[in-house]
Amino acid sequence: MRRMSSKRASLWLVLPLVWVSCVPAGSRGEPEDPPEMLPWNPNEPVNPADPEDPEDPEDPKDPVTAKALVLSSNAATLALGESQALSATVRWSDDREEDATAQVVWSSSAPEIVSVEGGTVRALLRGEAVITATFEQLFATAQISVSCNYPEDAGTQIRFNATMPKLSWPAAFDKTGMPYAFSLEDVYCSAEQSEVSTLIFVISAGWCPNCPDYMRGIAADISDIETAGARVVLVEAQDTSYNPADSADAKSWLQRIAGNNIAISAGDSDVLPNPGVFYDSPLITAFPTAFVVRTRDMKVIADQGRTNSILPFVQIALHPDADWSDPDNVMIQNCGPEEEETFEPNDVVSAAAELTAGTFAGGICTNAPDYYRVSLPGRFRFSLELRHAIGDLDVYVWNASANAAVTENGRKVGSYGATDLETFEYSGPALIRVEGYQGATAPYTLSLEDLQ
Ligand SMILES: [Ca+2]
Ligand SMILES: [Ca+2]
Ligand SMILES: [Ca+2]
Repeated sequence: MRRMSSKRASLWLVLPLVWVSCVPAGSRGEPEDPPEMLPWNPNEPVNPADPEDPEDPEDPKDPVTAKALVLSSNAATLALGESQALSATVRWSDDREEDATAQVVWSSSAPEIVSVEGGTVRALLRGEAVITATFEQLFATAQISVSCNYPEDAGTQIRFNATMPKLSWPAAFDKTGMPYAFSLEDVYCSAEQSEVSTLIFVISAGWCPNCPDYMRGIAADISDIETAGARVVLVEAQDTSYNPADSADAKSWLQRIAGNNIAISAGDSDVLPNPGVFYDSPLITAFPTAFVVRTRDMKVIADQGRTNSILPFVQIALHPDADWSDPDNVMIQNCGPEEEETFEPNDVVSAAAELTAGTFAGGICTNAPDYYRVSLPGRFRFSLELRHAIGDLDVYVWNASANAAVTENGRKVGSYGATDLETFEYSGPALIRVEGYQGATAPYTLSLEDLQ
């Protein structure tokens, strides 16, 4: 959940209780007690008439029916991330009131803005939503507004582990090259924010010889980067003549280098409120460089200046709450016991799982490998599908006594590339080892085909 300690200024509007006087269309022949309330299936009437005994003519009392439903509040303003418990009360025709919070059906007109579960509403995004409680034919509503303010601890400088200044570009360009008023407050408060975990700021200059390759590397991975929840913003700090660059300069540079559909284009000279804030940042000591902002609190969580390798943007986007201050030494677990294949434990040769032709899901979810045995006597094809950007896995035909990959003509037998598919053909019987490259973890889909 969003951490919003600085936003306690939620305005509470607790209006007087208002009875909703929707009377059921028809009353049922339920003579005695009010309907039993738990457990209750929302798809069924609260107290269905017994088909074998629809009426009890000997009961002298009038049927008791639900006459009104009321919520503890029918309007509220919450700060982003706040939650509030609503309660629902039903009034019966005999004037008794009964708490029905657990029995009503709660729904939200915009669950992405305000969610509701068991009467507890939670403010997820800036906007408005109507919460409706339904009980038989009665309903009651609460109008919930969600306010959002940019984190108050934002300063004026871009620094590692600090909240980004509240920057905006009235004349930036979106990733298709169209004019785009881009503001970090909108990112922080928009509906998209729940899907975008990180913003990757790539800082370049028109004169910089290494910047095009850096940007093309990101362009090559853009699909994985965006799927992981990141969006890329190119900030051009200077043009080819070392002059401050604006968003139009950024756009033309990006189109020349990587084409459209890669990144938002933004300039350092037309950013508000302080043009030049990128060039002046202590983070920007060389070009190209990049840093990553976590959208839930707009903190700078990763800095290209802290590693000689390209920042692992996909991993950062997938795990924005990990500590990226030392990007070369971050152990990420991309899957857990629930993603592991049913053959676990198969971490040692003696526990190798016997494979038959077919396909199943599994994973390398710890630093231990998976061993498999193929007893097919003839040719087979072994395939491992994975997302190498999430975690690169490799496959080897294994020589147990040498505790090393089998080699043929000096080359290890198996498949150990940097793509999403590791596949090779071999002849059984064979021992196979699946492992994470440099300790990587990832789920996989394993297929064995009998080629005989
Ligand atoms: Ca496994
Ligand atoms: Ca294993
Ligand atoms: Ca691999």
